[in-house]
Amino acid sequence: MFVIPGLTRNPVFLNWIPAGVCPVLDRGGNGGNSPAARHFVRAFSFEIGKPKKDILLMSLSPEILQDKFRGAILGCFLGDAFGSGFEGMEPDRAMFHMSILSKKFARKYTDDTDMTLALAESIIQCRGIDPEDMAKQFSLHCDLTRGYAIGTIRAVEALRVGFKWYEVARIVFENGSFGNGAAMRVSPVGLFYHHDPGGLQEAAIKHASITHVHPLGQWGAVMQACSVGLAVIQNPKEPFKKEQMLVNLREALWGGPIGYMKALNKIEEVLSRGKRLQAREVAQFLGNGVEAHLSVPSACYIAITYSPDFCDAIRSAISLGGDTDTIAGMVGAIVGAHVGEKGLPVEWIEQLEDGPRGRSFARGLSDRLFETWWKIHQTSSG
Ligand code: R7I
Ligand code: MG
Ligand code: MG
Repeated sequence: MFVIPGLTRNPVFLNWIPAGVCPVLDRGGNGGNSPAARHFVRAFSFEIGKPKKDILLMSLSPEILQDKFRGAILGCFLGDAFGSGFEGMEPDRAMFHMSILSKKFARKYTDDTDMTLALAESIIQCRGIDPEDMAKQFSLHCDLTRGYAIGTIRAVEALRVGFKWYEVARIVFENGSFGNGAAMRVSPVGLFYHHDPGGLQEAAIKHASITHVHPLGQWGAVMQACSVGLAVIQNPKEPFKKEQMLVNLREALWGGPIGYMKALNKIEEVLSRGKRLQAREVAQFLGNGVEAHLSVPSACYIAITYSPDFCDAIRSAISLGGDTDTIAGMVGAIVGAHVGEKGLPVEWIEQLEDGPRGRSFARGLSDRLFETWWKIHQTSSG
């Protein structure tokens, strides 16, 4: 193994450098040996092999990483809570009502954050994805009064009366749901597997499968989780490395439904023109719906276009109209993973509800998720 000065500050490097040097990961299962796993490692090792001055990877300290975990979870909470007042609006109407954002009042989260918190708890408990435990956490913690959609409501209700985790995903939709419910909650997976692209892809699909067995629903979760994972390794003070991110996303989505590749093509084309799309155009070209393939690509486009400016990114997400809480929540998670809590607006955070599972709980949970990740990788790196 070769050693690059500064790397020992973050044990993650000790994990993926050997993988990069021998780029065949043999994890088995869905994502282990996929081109995604290989490509991510190649991309990373290429950068390691020829380190550029501006790559954050060289100095990702535990403090920065912990702040990024907080940023992603609180970013999802913020986007969801601020976006939920605009659901179902047309882009122009959402834009018109945007002044509500400057008013101060207690902002409540919806199912997006509710499930994100439950998933984070399960990952902490099991040190990874265990569908049986996830089902238990969803049964225990999902508050079905928080704006859940029918597919997930029926799945959670069935879990509560004793159905197994693998029995509930087709209760409403025979072929499984292609809603964005798995993507909206997946940020803890992106955080926990940010160092391991193959593991991330596998975990995103496995975690989705309790409620979303339709490939569009599952791979929407892969796209969102990868976006969060890639955001973690970006320098918080700089814009995203967009081209690299798109290359990595393309490889991560290889083998998934063609719709996501087409969306990436559109994003690439728009970025190459060097002009930002207007809200109505994003809604038209990439979507603003409750379907995973009509919301995750839009969230990804907005996040990589507006980050590191968190407020602008959230405003832009909300201005799409449609599924505003979810698109803003996904944008918030990606941008939050990029900039960390330090890059989030304090006056917005203060407005978030702070009950038993409110903002203080969410921050504490992100810290526990980080500590769990840290302990595993410290141990495994010796
Ligand atoms: O995916 P899911 O949890 O919904 C998440 C959304 C987010 O916007 C949340 O903020 C919340 O508002 O709900 O719940 P599902 O019911 O599985 O999927 C969402 C919707 O997508 C469904 O209610 C349907 O309208 C649509 N949908 C489908 N329609 C037809 N055939 C999903 N799958 C199908 C399908 O197979
Ligand atoms: Mg919601
Ligand atoms: Mg929604």
